[in-house]
Amino acid sequence: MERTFAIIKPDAVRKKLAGPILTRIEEAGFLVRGLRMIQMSRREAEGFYHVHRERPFFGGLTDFMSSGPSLVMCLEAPDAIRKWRELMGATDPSKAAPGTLRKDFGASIDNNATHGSDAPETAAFELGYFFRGMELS
Ligand code: 3AN
Repeated sequence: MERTFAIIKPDAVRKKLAGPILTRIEEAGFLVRGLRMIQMSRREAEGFYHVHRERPFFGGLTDFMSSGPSLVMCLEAPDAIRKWRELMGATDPSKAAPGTLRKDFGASIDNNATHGSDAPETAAFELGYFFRGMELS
């Protein structure tokens, strides 16, 4: 079993897509081990995305991520990190494969509905950033 960190981003929560996305997550075989609704501060979003701090889209990205509530989650499954990225689809929804969450629910490369860790080290950092050990079942 493996755990990964996932977010249902502010665009999806605003559009009332949290329910449909959670259904797809459970139907795909993930166990939701932790789940919380938060509104990130600008500073918290900057810390979370620190690896992107030099990128031109950093300001827009951290504005967007702190623009409203989002759902932060710990998802568990065999091969969860790869499997969750596969279910999300490509970063740009217009390039995402049919049947993926970003294809079905994302609007653009910045409003792309979901986030997922890209490697075990990232998952460990991101889970630890938003959850205390005792909050995960
Ligand atoms: P992913 O979330 O697919 O791993 P990353 O880690 O490359 O993608 O990018 C982090 C986030 O930054 C993306 N989810 C997306 O919202 C945003 N992003 C990435 N590239 C761009 C871009 N060229 N323009 C605007 N936002 C971007």
